[in-house]
Amino acid sequence: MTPAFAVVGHPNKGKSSIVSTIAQSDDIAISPRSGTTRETQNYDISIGTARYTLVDTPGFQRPSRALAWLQEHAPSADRRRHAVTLFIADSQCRQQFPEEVMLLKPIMDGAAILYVVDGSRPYGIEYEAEMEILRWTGQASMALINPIENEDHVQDWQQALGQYFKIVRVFNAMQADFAKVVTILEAFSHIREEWQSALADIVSEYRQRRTTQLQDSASLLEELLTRLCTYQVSQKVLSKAQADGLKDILEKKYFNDMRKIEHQHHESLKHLYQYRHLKSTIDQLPLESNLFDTDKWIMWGLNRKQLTVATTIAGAATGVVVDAALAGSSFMLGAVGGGLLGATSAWLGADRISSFQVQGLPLGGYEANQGPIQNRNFPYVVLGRFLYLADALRHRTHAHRDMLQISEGDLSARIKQLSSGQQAGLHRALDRLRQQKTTKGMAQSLFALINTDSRSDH
Ligand SMILES: Nc1nc2c(ncn2[C@@H]2O[C@H](COP(=O)(O)OP(=O)(O)OP(=O)(O)O)[C@@H](O)[C@H]2O)c(=O)[nH]1
Ligand SMILES: [Mg+2]
Repeated sequence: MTPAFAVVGHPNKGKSSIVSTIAQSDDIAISPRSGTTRETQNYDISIGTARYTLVDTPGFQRPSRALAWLQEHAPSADRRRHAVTLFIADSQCRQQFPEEVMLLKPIMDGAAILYVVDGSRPYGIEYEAEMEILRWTGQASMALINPIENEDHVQDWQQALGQYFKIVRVFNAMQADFAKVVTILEAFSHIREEWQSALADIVSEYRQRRTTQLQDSASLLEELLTRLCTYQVSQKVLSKAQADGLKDILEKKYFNDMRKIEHQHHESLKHLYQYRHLKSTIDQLPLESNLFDTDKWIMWGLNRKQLTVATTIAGAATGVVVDAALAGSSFMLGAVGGGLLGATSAWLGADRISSFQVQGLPLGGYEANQGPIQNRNFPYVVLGRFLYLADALRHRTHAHRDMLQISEGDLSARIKQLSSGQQAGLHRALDRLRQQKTTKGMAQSLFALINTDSRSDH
């Protein structure tokens, strides 16, 4: 059989949260209300060619009475597993202990046990009936301490759980990163040897998926940058007056479309990370007045000085890799950027975001055009916004159900984590995009950039 894990425990201790985090799926019901999971739910998970099943279960409701029933039906230790089989087949038990029957069935069918407790609540003797029943199934098992509010009682829990389970781990459903999920799967290969190679496949497919997600995010970002930087709307009309009259309409359409394109790519990024229901908020792309609004734009992109450096690097003759550290120094700024820094916003790529033009057509009539983008900071703004969303998705687990608020970060610091060659490649690519020229190898720099990390603990 493919590996299967039944997540069991007291009601409301984060069982479904742990299933969501391990399965990387936000399709699973989680709520502060006890008894949210009423029926056993099988989640068949495929990652690449690997398969396994996670079983979400309702919490134990009457463990002491269920244990008393079992004790009556097992005169000796060798009959305990059989007693559990009788228990789940017995029609009266099904009526009296529906939750216990439901949660024990997948275990008796071969699922390994993940027993979940809350490390922020004190240990109590009432948990012993649950653990004893689980022991009677004779199934491979592991205990997970989920510190819901804090870790105050983790040590006591470790003592108690150690009596019943060979493996006890702290696993925070809200914070567990990918490495933590991997250690849980790997631990099982020690207690269920016949699953060893299947579990190794699952882990390697998970790793592969992480890499693919990064590569696909980079491609998605490249596509977004290219589309937004080259986007243009136009309309053919008969007279010049008609064309001139289209200014407001075309400008409005242009900015609406730009926002829509960005939104679609952000949604695709969420899907890439397997979020189907996640709501997120981000300030709108600041395009309203079609004027370069320095404050708003610097929040998401680069400031003037950083932009000057970026342009200096991008503008360096092809084949010459400017040392990024040198380019950032005051020496370089003095030598190359000084004059530019003093220039007006016109240098930053015109004070307008994009312009409106009307041209006569060779065969008669006129065409009104809005776009493409002119501002040098624009690609950085788009880049920053996408990057902060990607970071948030990578550092969140699927157990979170609240709205995600995307806020700005320090884009320049992130870019500086790249090698100087990569930095130069990135600046050059973004500058070429803005000039409507083709770019090559941008996805590689974008991949490296997404792979750099804003947080030190990863
Ligand atoms: N802060 C925090 N909250 C958590 C954590 N794990 C679970 N919760 C919250 O605890 C509540 C219960 O979580 P569930 O995953 O639904 O618990 P359950 O054990 O499946 O509950 P039932 O299905 O009702 O038995 C939810 O409000 C979760 O958001 C955690 O690690 N930290
Ligand atoms: Mg649940």
